Amino acid sequence: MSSSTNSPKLDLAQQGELFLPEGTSDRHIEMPLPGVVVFRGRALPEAKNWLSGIRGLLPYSPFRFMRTPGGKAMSVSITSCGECGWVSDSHGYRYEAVDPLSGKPWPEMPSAFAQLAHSLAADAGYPDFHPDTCLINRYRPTSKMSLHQDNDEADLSAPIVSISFGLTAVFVFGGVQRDERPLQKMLLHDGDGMVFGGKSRLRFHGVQELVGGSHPLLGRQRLNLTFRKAL
Ligand code: MD3
Ligand code: FE
Repeated sequence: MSSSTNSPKLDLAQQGELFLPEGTSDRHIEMPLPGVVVFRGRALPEAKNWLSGIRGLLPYSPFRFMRTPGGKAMSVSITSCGECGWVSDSHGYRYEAVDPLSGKPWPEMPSAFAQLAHSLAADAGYPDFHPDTCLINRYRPTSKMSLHQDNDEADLSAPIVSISFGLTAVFVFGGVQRDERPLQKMLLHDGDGMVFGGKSRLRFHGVQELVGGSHPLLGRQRLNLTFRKAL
């Protein structure tokens, strides 16, 4: 992941069109951009199970704030499960087999997680997706993820699968060049799944502030699972 600088030009507060209106009905599939498939509410029926699956990992690999190579603490706290986990420190961004906090391998990816990711990818046209890592991002009301590209993975032809839980967030899409405009925004709601592949795999993207409110299970938080084939 290459993080953005604080240049005002890259400020995610810049205007972009909301291209999926709020209140878009759940469970249908949309194609907002080439290579992006949205599955509204796909993980909602079993949300409690997904959340207890996440909770089960935390005693081994808790959420933590990583530092960017530039030395700034990220405002999103993260953890991972699977064969490797995404790590950032003064040496850069990379995937590592050992959790630097515990000194032990990352917890195993629960098989239900792997199956969910596989089935979303298959429904989006990627029947052979077998993720080796799941990054879990935790957003609190002041958390943001600035515009970046996911390019630390060995095989960029594999898609990325993402699942959101909890509070709604404003997701921002740019182009494959950092300065491409306009930015496009969409809302990601509780239980939404997305698959990013093809032309959109290397798009710049970010997450703006959470929409207000409180989620019955998560309170004022959003959790995002990101499944990748990293190695
Ligand atoms: C679009 N996370 O961890 S997941 C990240 O909601 C990250 O926590 C966001 O971006 C979050 O790197 C968004 C969805 C996502 C992941 C990878 C993408 C969107 C993407 C790669 C290309 C384009
Ligand atoms: Fe990303």
